[in-house]
Amino acid sequence: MKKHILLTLVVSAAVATGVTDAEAGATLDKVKERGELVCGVSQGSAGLSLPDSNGAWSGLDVDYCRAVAAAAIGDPAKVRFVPLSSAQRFQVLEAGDIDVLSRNTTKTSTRDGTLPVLFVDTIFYDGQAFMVPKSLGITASNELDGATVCVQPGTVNEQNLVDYFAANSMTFKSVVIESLPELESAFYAGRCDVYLSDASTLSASRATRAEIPADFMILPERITKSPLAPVVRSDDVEWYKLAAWTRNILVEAEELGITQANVEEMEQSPNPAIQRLLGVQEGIGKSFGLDDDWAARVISAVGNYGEVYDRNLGPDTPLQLERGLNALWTDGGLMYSSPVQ
Ligand SMILES: N[C@@H](CCC(=O)N[C@@H](CS)C(=O)NCC(=O)O)C(=O)O
Repeated sequence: MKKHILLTLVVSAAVATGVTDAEAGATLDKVKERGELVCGVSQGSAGLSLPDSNGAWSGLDVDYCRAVAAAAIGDPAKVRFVPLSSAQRFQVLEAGDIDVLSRNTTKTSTRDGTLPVLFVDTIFYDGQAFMVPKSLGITASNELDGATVCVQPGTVNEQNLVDYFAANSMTFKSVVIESLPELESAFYAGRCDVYLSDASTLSASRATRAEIPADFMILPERITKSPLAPVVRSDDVEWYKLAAWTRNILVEAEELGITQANVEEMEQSPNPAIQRLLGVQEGIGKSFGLDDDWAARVISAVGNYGEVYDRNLGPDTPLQLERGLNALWTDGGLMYSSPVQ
């Protein structure tokens, strides 16, 4: 009853101040009412977010949204994916046209400090790198003096390009192209010598867009850190917490050995941490406006973080990315969840 009164007050206050729906919060209620999560993704980057010829999306960023949909509405299939260019993504989120931005987005202090958004913890620790045709004979990033570099606007890549060349007293010429397919066509057609982006994007591009992938080399240096994270609006902290803990559940499940295949069986485990996560003991659901089975639903829907990683980016995929920094902290990586307790 108290909650109802509070909600009425909040809604009245929102109407009185002319605050829009998006700003008034309660994203979870809207998503449930709509029966669908609206998830902003890229226009196509293999392993992260890419539609197939039937329009079915796959990738790490896609699976994260499916996990949020499983948590929020109990059905990982109820997601509408909205492809967004680098330059559009934050405006579309701010306008309330998507519920989550899950689109290879780097968390930076400027974005965090100036935009009305909140970043979930990192779901992929990446780094920016240069890709070049092997025919150029370049083997290290500091040999790129005078290069022509293909770069997409609205990305951190643009600033990183300026910074790296300045720091190494080198000059460059940039070719700025908004559409990724056009940028990649330009690069593979030889209109620029270098393509700068997150190393994951470069691996995806080389594996899926280059006529002969072996003709291209991703230079070994990572010129910046690029922690990729989902993003939500900052006007709905409850929704942010749900988004943040959905990410954590994926990581915690891997650490506890809970998989898509064994999640039901694991409910019998005597381990209290597993019992809490799966809602056998009074779980974590209620504090997020959900039931105690939500973590089990997330894991049944997409598997644990390691399974999501392997399916989309791992050694058996065209990208063949080692876990590296994205291994669990217990295996020497950076993937870590705050404790579920
Ligand atoms: N992680 C970087 C780069 C992200 C980014 O937008 N990368 C481009 C490739 S250079 C991309 O994925 N574009 C996909 C698209 O425009 O659909 C950022 O957040 O700025």
